Amino acid sequence: MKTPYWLRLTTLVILVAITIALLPTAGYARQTTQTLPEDTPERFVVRVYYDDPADLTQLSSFDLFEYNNKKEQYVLVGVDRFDHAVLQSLGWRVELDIKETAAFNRRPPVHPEQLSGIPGYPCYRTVEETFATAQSIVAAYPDLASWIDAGDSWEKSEPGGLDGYDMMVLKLSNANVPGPKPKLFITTSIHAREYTPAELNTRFAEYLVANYNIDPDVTWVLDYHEIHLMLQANPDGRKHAEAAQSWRKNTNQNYCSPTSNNRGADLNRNFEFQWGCCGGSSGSQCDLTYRGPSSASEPETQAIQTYMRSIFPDQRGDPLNDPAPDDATGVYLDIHSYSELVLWPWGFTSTVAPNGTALQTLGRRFAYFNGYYPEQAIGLYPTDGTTDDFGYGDLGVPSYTFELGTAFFQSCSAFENTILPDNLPALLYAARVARTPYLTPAGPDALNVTPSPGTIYIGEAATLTATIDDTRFNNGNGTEPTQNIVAAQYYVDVPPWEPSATGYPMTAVDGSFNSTVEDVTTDLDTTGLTPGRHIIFVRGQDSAANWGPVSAAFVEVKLFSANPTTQAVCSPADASFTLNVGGSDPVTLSASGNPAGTTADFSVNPVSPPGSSILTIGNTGSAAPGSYAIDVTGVSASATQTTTLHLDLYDGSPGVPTLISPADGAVNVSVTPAFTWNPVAQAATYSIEIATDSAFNMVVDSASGLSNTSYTPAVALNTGTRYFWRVWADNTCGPGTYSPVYNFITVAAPGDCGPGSVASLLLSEGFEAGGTGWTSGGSGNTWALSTARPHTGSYAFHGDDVTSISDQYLVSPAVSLPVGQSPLSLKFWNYQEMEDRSGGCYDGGVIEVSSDGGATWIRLESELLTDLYDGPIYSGSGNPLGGQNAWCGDPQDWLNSIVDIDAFAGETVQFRWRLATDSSVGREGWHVDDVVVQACEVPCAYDVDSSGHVDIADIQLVAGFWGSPHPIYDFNGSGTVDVDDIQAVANWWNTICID
Ligand code: 0X9
Ligand code: ZN
Repeated sequence: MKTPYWLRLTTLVILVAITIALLPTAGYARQTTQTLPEDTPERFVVRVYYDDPADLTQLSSFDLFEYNNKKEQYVLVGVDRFDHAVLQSLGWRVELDIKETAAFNRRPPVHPEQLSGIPGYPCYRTVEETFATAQSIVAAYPDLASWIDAGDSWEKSEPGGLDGYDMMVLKLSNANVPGPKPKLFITTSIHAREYTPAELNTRFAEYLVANYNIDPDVTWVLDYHEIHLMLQANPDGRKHAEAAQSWRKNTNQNYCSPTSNNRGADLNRNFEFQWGCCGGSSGSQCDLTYRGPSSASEPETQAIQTYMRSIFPDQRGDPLNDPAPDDATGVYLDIHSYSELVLWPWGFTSTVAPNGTALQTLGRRFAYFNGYYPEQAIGLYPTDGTTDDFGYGDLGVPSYTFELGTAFFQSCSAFENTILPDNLPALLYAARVARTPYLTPAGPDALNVTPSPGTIYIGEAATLTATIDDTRFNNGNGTEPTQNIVAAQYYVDVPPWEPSATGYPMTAVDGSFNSTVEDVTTDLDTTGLTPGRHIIFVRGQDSAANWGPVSAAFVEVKLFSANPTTQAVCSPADASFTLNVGGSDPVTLSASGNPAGTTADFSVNPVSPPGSSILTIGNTGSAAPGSYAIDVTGVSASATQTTTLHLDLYDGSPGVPTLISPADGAVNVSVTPAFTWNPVAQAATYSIEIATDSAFNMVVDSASGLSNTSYTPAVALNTGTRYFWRVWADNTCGPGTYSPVYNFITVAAPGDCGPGSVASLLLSEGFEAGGTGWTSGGSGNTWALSTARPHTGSYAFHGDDVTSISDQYLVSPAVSLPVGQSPLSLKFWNYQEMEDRSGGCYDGGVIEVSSDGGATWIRLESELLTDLYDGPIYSGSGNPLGGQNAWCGDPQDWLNSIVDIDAFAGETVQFRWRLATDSSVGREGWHVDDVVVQACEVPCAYDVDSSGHVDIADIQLVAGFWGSPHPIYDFNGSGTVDVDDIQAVANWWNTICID
């Protein structure tokens, strides 16, 4: 599986020779030889320090990450021990980066419940799942989506080889709107190990189809533009990466060795344009940047190039300094990870591309949305034969590389919470400007396009407002010139690029166009609009004559409106709907589809605007119960509108549901069971009650208005507890009869009281009233009540995982723990997001106990009954708890941690939640809520005379030993029988103890 030794040795010899020839004699920064710790994993990440960025060209054959710490002057390189030795022998100063190595090798635990996605990363679809999603999009939206075979992967192209894959493209565009249309093409995960890009692209596709006809901008984009998405641009390699290998290239067995994990060609060095020109790729077959034996040698490259040439015209001359025309069309994005960058050509030379200014403008737009650093692709090191240089160099299409996020195997939470929301708007912007991408991005955005009212009666006046903003660029790398707004326009139904389009001017709200951001307004001319939905396009222009992209809003034009549109009645009552008529022409109304046997009458007909008419559905007693759709049609001199109303007719109370699950008498039931029951006739909705007693005096959860025959409680039930539940149906005739009651017992959990004993709470704190008696302290203490993420109610205690060294405590009030009431337990709900590392934590939290008033504290570990510590805190970065096991979660969703505190029976204790951090990298921190200290009382222990119930005789017996050390009657173990013991008996007065 290893690279043949001779090949690697040759690489080493050649590299040393080249380096000796090229190295500036001064050498590299502070070169020392680093010995690796014994537990260094097989592949690890090093910092390679440089003095002159130009020297980085020498690293092109290494697994150089797209990361450059310009301040400290180092880059990150993925290596094994061999590469490490080579780098050192070449004279580089190389240092192991422990955190990056941990992130690089991180494999989160695979939950047994994970049924789909990459193991440990359920948010990332596998190749097969990605393809299945695309195919289901095509099935669900046949007019919007098609699935195109653009060629074969290497495995597939090999006769007699593995199955391999087709290089598939998901094309999204409304087929009912004729073309030609501007095109956006996006390839993702051409580097197999880059998990996030393929999923981002797939989510983008899902977002577009789901929002067609809902979001006006998505709607016009799919009507007038084409979106081509190659979701898996290296499917063969991806299969290895899905199995946790750090696989980058394709899987071509002709390079390196047929079985080597270093085989294959780097597809992002294999493209035709300037292939292998400039030291930006490797000629060694086992290297991660191996460019292949000839330009476009790989079937994947050929498929992508051919596809691009089929959808984009060639818009640029061959000489390197020929610009594409300003009105060139199309956008190409190749999305990678990681490093939070937006890159544009050239990558092979530091010369600015002939369309460099316009490429930069659009790049800064993208970076405005995702917050990444925008720069020319050479920024870090030269690369040749890349996708983006091909898209721009060969075809003149503005082409970009995004480097998403902060890791190859990025956590799902970072993907879902940050990468996806940050990048979807950038992709949507790319789709919106694809018509003239060298021109439109320089123009201002039209924001908040709002017709008011959003629903207009025909001929009625409305206003249209928007904000025109020329400033939305990322100026993190230079400053994009902006200009004052000079004009704004709106278009109705026909967008500006159509030959028949008419633009109407909008004016500045403040009276004059003299700023880079202007609120604009106009009266919306609605004459001639037919009933139904219309789309309004708005765009703005700046003083450099750049028109920005249009933004759209829907406006609904009506002859009449109905209120309500859905109604339920109990026969023989009438149903009535009010129909409001606006605009200028009288409207004649008619109705059809009302239940057989009923009447449909309008109180006024025709209706002169403004006016209204009440539609009454009468004589419902002679109609059959059921759901009816009633069409109301209004006709005026100029227009016709039909609106469908819904009538649910009942003629009596609903039937009695029968319960299904949890079955009656079921045991070991989940604490979040799905309650299900059978539907009954004439049920409009269902209600459910769940109680701890069969008389339903102690209802713990209830719901009503349920339209389905199932319910799952939002908050988990208690463990080891018997519950009773019942369901009934409702309709407008009245509630139906309760179902027969079922009961079940939930699963027992650690810390639950055993049979015959009852939980008694010694402390129960939800922090809703401030947490009386709770204190906090320690160095860098941030523990405070917070509303950011309560478990229940509005408050939880929160300790912040700060970016500096801290040792912070949250301390409970004192609790005296009785004897003879086992098991004693501490339970608390907590949410953990403290910086973790492979096998342990950088920042972390522990639970401690003190039985001497806070003088000394013991860390509890073997006492943890659930959720054991995640592993040791790293001791090399200043964390005060370095070396100790702790929790870090990072993240761990709310969980009830249960701690066995039986060993402290008879003592008065305090608990403290101790959060300790190191000097860098913070996280959201630790949230603690709903803390309980629980004992288990055996009520029948108070039936001291065994009479069968706790009564006055028991109190007298105990009282008789007042002041003595009688161990049986000294229930709380205080040493003597006292008032507390008498009180304990009294508390259980009347308890029946006969089995
Ligand atoms: O090296 C690459 O191919 C890209 N980085 S990655 O970590 N995803 O492998 C960067 C390419 C930068 N050059 C161009 N975009 N031309
Ligand atoms: Zn990449």
